[in-house]
Amino acid sequence: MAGAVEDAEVTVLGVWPSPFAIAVRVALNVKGVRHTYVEEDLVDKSELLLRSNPAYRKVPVLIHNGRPVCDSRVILQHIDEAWAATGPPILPREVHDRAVARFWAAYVHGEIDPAWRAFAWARTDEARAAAVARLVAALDTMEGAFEECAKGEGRPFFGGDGVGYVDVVLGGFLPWFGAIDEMAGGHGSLIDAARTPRLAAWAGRFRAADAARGVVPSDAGKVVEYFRALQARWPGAPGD
Ligand SMILES: N[C@@H](CCC(=O)N[C@@H](CS)C(=O)NCC(=O)O)C(=O)O
Repeated sequence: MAGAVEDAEVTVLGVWPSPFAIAVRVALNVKGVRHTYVEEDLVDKSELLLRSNPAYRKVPVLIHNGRPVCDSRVILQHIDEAWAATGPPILPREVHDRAVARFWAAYVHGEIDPAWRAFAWARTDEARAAAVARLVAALDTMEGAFEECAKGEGRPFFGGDGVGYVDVVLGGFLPWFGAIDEMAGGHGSLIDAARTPRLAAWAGRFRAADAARGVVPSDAGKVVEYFRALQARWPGAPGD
């Protein structure tokens, strides 16, 4: 990557469709931090992952000069602080704007993440429909949050003029919204130009951003395939 920062050894452990790993990888790209990406197998985790995140054994993990940082939102804040002088900020600089961004990122993790897991591991059509309804309600709320975060008409991202904290946290889920549209069938699109016009336009811009290139999968069918294969090897919910 042109202008990439090379003063540190940075490795990300992830799986390619993980919303959380995507968020971290896009944020590193926003900052221009050169890093090595290591693809994990969630059913057969590497020793490095188990050693790096013994508490949760989950991806993503960022290993920065040999020291692991775990949990995507903690990692995103670490990236912002560790490379504060490099590239654009991930969290807004202004204190209140920063609190607002943290709130909406927490909302995504508090509403969209559990609904996504509920859909993925639902055993009945009713449970799947309830998860979709929760996702639709949360995305309708995020449609309203866009203006508050972007701070004014015409700003392209939740982060304003550039991709920021809420963009990467919500943007990581985009591949799954398409996959759920495909798997659920019948509810229309979770992000829809008529129902959520701001989010629909934002999603196109986020996917097209330089930092997202090659990191945000665009083929919903491949995400569905990954999920079905994981399900077959790992029946039952993996738990939070
Ligand atoms: N709250 C965590 C969630 C991480 C997470 O759930 N990662 C999943 C992959 S998307 C995982 O590693 N699952 C493995 C497991 O549950 O054992 C974060 O934000 O990083």
